[in-house]
Amino acid sequence: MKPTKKVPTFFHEFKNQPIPSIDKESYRLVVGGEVENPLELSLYDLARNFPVVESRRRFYCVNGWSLEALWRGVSVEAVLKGARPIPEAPFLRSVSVGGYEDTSSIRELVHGDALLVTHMDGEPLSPERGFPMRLMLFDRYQFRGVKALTQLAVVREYRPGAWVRYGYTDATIQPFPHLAIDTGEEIMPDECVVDRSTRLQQTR
Ligand SMILES: Nc1nc2c(c(=O)[nH]1)N[C@H]1C(S)=C(S)[C@@H](COP(=O)(O)O)O[C@H]1N2
Ligand SMILES: [Mo]
Repeated sequence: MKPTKKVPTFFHEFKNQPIPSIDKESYRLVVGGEVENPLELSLYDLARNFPVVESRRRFYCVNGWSLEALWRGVSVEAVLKGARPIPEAPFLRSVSVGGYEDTSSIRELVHGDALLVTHMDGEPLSPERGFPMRLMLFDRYQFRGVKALTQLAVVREYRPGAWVRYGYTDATIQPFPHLAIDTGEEIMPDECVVDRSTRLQQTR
């Protein structure tokens, strides 16, 4: 039998505050910045205009734990294809409703099959897990994966996000066992893709 999941909730911007409730009808994901075709997508637009993907993957927190689930959403690659970033702007900044942000290299996100996730284990994300949408990366620490996502901005310049300002300059998953919240076991990350060229680019 699986142990009950007690998943830690990281919401840096809402520390000691309730997580604001987001109205699913009026919610829009704004995809803008240095793009030829800016988008403003409702949850309905997102599901209708892009292929829905489902993937059972484990994510890793820099604090040494991990969580596997069945995630459903659309690929970052597909949404960016729709928005058409200009070639001079190689980064994507993700911003939450509360202003938490992080910036990743578009190349890395596409290469790592990053997802814009709306469902976990068949259910819409709970407020704690980042309703209505979260960016998820599976080959980098999840501090780059912004929950309660409201804006994606294609930008020319890298800018350090919240965790990076705390000193976590490298999001590469480290080769030591991480506690699996879902099984209680210590699990060795098996998909740590280290590509030195993009890593250097991302951390300047
Ligand atoms: N908006 C927002 N997104 C965030 C964070 C945050 O503080 N605020 N923390 C990140 C970190 S460090 C991790 S490990 C994961 C944790 O996801 P969980 O809260 O669903 O466990 O969310 C990431 N996304
Ligand atoms: Mo984390």
